[in-house]
Amino acid sequence: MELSWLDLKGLVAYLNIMAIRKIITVTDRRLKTISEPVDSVTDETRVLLDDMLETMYAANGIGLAAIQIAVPQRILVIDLSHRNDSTAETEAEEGESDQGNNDETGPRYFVNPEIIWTSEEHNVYQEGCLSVPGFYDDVERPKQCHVRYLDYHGKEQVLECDGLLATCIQHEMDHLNGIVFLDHLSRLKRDRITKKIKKEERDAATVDH
Ligand code: QAP
Ligand code: CO
Repeated sequence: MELSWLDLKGLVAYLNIMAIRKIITVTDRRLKTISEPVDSVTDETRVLLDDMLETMYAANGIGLAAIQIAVPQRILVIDLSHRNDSTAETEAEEGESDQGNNDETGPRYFVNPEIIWTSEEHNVYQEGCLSVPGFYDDVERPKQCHVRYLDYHGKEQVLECDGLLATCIQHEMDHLNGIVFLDHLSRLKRDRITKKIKKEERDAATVDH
């Protein structure tokens, strides 16, 4: 689509139509989709990135993959500073001081991310997922990783990740390949959690008014 006379990002900003989109859960088979690479980062991509970030903030998440809002493109957003509301102000005061990659706060955008290196060393984190509401469990992954991706402006970047950022990136990249953190647990746990969420969704859909 060519929009030479119409600046889509400008129009979206002017009309203030950034949107919170619906997050699908593990009961939705679309979460198993293998997402497609993005041809190039356009204004449309940036509208999607903005919507994903707004959706993630509204749900109090730290990471979101496009497939979680039913868009099968290889796109992620992460913001580790939004773990909870209480840390927001102190972190804003710390400002833009030149910390290492991993302590840097604020939104991060990843288009077509690829893991180009993982450490031998592994660690265990208690993970959750916006598509698995209310459930958390330990997952073991490489402790560090290097990721190559296109940023918000379509520029190629390489990021060296450690700690929570490394875990979060790997969790989100699993989504691009149709994998949810439950797939790293035993089938017994996975089935039990999926059934509980199914029941919750059924109950929520059948309340009497
Ligand atoms: C992935 O997950 C992640 O169940 C991001 O009721 C999580 O943002 C990577 C959330 C942990 C590494 C460690 C989950 C919010 C947010 C819930 C999230 C919930 C409310 C999950
Ligand atoms: Co997730």
